[in-house]
Amino acid sequence: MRAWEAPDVPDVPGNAPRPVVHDTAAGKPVDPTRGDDRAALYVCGITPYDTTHLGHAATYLAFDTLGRVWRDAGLDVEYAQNTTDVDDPLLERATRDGVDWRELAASQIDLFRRDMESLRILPPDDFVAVTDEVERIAEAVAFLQETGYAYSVPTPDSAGDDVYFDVQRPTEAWVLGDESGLDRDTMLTLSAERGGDPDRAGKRDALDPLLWRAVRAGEPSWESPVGEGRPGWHIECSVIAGDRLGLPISVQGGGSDLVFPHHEMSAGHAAALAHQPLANAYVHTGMIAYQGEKISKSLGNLVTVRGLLDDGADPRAIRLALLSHRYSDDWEWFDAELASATRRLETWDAWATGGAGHADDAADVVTRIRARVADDLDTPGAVAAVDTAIAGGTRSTPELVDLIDALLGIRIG
Ligand code: 5CA
Ligand code: ZN
Repeated sequence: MRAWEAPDVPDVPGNAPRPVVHDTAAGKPVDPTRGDDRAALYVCGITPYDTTHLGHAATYLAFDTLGRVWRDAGLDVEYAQNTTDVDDPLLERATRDGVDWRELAASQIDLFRRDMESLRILPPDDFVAVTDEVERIAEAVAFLQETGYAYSVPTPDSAGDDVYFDVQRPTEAWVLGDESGLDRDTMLTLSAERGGDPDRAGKRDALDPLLWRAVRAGEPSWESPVGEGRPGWHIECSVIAGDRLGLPISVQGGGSDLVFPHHEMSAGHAAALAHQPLANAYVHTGMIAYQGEKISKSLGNLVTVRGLLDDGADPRAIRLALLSHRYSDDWEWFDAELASATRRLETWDAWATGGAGHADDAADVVTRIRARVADDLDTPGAVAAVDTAIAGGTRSTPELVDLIDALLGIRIG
């Protein structure tokens, strides 16, 4: 499906160092490209049932930064992102509001595109709706059945059977816990909280995740080799990432609420399908809170990008406010963050307009900014490097202004 319009990214002489990012599976920073000149990025997309909130924005901004640093380091970047445009929370919201689920998804995807454009987030090369990939996903589920990784569970309220993934069956490239490193009790708790069904009768292991949901009355469904129904959640990302980017990808990305079960199970499915790890690194953003609680569509404590823009915020200030936090930290948004980012931006704008520095004087600042972002996307460090340069009397140069645009996505002056 159509993504959104790409912002201009200036080419700046020289290169950022090849970045390292924190890999959840390894528990340390790694170069996810393993020295390759190509970087393949898959970021889990939205479930389109409510407007883009700051948590989503911060997550997509973190991976936007990774894409920018990779490009500045001279790598070819391929980027795919899904949209979970058929899933329980979307269907529940559509039923609650008395709207067609397809229309709800389409309108929310449009709003998401607009918000991503306002924030100058680089679009994925492949922006993939799950509803466009159902056939491919069903084929993958059928293959997992044929190879013994999937089994049917009798489903009293459907004419067909649900299909589950067998987490205990060994694969060459994955065992349960490889990606998340969690103990079984924690897995059981998180599974129950995040879309799993550990109490479902008839499963081999309580943690086995759903691959295919047989049709129920009033639910959308597709005919397929595994019966009429719709895809489970994790298999969609395994199939789309593998099809669009080839396995293993460099980075599987998303918020830390996706560590388990989503990324763990996506990795398991990919290993069973392709005898390959899903990704060289699993990179997770922290959760943003507002009014003391994680911002969430279901909790309703939303600060939306759209709301801030409608109140007159400069989209660059929203970006700068988010970049002033370390991507991997959990943090809380306070309304004052926007005011402080707006003041910083005024200082930066005035500095850029003042101009007339010499490239030689700016070279150290260029090196410093590049080093900061290449060190696990230390954007607060990069922002501080600009502040320090301004406070220390370094004059701006076209190259510095371009670098700030290329790496931080903010055009000043
Ligand atoms: N469609 C699935 C992924 S396949 C999904 O999780 N959709 S979502 O709309 O719920 O979330 C989209 C992305 O935003 C995910 O990466 C999620 O981890 C991230 N996210 C959600 N809430 C927050 C938050 N409060 N702070 C930071 N990131 C968040
Ligand atoms: Zn996903």
